[in-house]
Amino acid sequence: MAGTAAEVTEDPLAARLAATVGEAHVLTDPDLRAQYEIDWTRRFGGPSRLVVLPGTTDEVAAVLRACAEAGAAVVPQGGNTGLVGGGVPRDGEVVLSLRRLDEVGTVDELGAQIVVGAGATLAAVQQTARAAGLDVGVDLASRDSATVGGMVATNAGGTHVLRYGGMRGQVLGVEAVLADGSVVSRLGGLGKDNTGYDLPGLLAGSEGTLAVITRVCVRLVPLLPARAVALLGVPDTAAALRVFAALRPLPSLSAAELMYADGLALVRAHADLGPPLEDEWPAYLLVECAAGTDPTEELGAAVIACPDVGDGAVATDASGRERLWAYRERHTEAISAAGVPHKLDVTLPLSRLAGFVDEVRGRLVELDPGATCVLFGHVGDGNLHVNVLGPAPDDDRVDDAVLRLVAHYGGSISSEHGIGVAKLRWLALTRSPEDIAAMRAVKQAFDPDGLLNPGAVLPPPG
Ligand code: 2HG
Ligand code: ZN
Repeated sequence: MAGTAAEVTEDPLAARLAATVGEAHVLTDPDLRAQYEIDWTRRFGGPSRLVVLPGTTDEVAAVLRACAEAGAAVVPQGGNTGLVGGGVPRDGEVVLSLRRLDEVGTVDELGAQIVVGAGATLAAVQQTARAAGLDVGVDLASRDSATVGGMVATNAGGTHVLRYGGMRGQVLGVEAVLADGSVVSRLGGLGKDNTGYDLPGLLAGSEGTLAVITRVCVRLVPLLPARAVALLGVPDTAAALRVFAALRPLPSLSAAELMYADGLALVRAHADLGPPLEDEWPAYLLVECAAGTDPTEELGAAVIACPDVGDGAVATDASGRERLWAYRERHTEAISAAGVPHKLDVTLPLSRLAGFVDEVRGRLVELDPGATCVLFGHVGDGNLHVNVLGPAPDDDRVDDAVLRLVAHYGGSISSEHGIGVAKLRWLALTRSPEDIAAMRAVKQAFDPDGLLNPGAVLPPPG
């Protein structure tokens, strides 16, 4: 049920939007708005003025024109799987949900590409691509809910970045609506197009602050039918890094993920899973190889040559691979079931990652002896997910300590989740004043009235 007729007409903007997209697609009832007003972590969110769900690009344009005329701020939202509070309202904004723009086009097999609506889920696009013998280069655990528009807007990463790059690298074109309701469109899917500023590249990672992405032309990669996954037990982080470096030359290497005994124990208890290996190891490396022909032998030979590997399990069939991946992919839900974590998604130079891991745990316990620090991540990209349970969700000292340490180690305060509102305070730790001034100038050019996702990505001036 949408907002009642009385509620819709009480707010002139709601009435105007209802006339544009249909009353059923304007939500004013607090119960109906609720799921759009809190993010996945339960750490970020606030009340919206209303939620609007347009069904076409023209409707998105009309919604943005109406909001601009009313001076109403807009927070674009995809599958609401973001982890930095960038896709949820803070203080009475209009939530513009793209979920109804979920059309998945037909695969252009020759061009290895597909045009999809911003609201199409990654899983839906994967399914269509795979039926045509192709695949999407990016994969992530939230594939059933994460939408392609949101993935582009946040430049999502995931588990295959070391092979195919992040979401920005999969974008051959976008269609997007600017704050004034005008539409920019480059969906021709040209492999090379060197004609001035690259708008799709700029919108990738802009987190809804520059424009609202409505359609995307996604690059597809060959579907690799033969896969092998190995879960390796190692004595420590430095050993895991040495094993990764030894496996890196394998052309079939598609994923290299790191996790630790404490995170694995949490996942096992939450998901009721047995132990992956006979003995427990302090750290684990999960690697996946994918190729046209079975990569098991090549992976096995490379692993056997690594003196740091204490034990390992290998799976080649789909269910065995899934079983091993579950230990890694279910970390996020297992942590969330234990509390509301501070999530700090960071990058470290590989040469300093082990030192950071050793130091960050100590720092957090010093700060709060009750803190539990669960670490895991995409080690091939130097990307660690530092999850801290215990301290209150609004205790910024945790974020401050971790992000300052990251800056000290020469890393980045956001590896793949973005800045949103979660990292605003710390942007200047790893971006220079000149960088931030240039970003502000871009924002001013695209959205002079500051109506698109205000308060996200760029800290207030001064
Ligand atoms: C992952 O790699 C996601 O599974 C989520 O980026 C990370 O929960 C997290 O901190
Ligand atoms: Zn991740």
